[in-house]
Amino acid sequence: MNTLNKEKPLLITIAISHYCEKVRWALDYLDIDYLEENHALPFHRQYTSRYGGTSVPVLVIGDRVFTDSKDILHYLNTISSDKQLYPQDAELRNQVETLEELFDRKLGVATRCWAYYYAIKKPLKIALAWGKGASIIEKIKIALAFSKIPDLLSKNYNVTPEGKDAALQDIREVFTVVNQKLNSGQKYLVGDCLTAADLTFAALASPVLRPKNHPLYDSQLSKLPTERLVVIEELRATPAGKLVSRLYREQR
Ligand SMILES: N[C@@H](CCC(=O)N[C@@H](CS)C(=O)NCC(=O)O)C(=O)O
Repeated sequence: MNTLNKEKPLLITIAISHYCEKVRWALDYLDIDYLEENHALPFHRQYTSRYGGTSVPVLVIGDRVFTDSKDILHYLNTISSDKQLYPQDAELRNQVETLEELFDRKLGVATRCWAYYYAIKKPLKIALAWGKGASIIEKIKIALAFSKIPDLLSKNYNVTPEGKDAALQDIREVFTVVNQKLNSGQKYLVGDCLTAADLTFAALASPVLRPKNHPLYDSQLSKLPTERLVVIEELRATPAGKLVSRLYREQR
């Protein structure tokens, strides 16, 4: 276990956020001890704003603050004594960073929109999910405000029929890039061990793939609408989808 001299890092999250899962996985993988503080969306802002951030995850470690998952992973890499998320070799590192950027910017946004599109008709269920791990006050506040959730989702995450179609196109484009990277049977996206690219892809693809062994998402598909099920099964069967199930099975 990496022991940090000062305080334990504090990870501020919305538990079900896939960007938070990315960082949680990195911390676990690098064997760094931390405290996680869960909030219910949108009440997280009261806490992230104290550190100059808006979204989650936010990582606070001593007097250092990181408000973006990519910056957090880079920092964690510098304090990890054994395992590394970014290769030493400049060319390989550049490949990892380029993929991570693509997944953060395009895949994570698209999988979130696509998954919320199918959940939006049950806002109370979303309220309960957002409240996971949060204080009782936040749980109550979000449950009472559940009827405002559909509006918030369509405004902030473009959760509309058109938004969902565009999101699925983006997801397919990113899966094509990943399938091409894996076309000679490689075990990992870059080099021969797990990097930030694999971990980011797996965490951010999860709202669609719902892999077994995910700490928060249910992998059972039986109750899902056919339209959603068909896409999940199609993507799970690709080399990229298989990479995600293997990583969750073997390295999460
Ligand atoms: N680029 C950011 C994106 C994080 C992000 O989009 N977080 C969402 C949760 S999935 C969030 O905090 N949304 C609420 C908000 O922006 O206030 C990162 O990689 O950390």
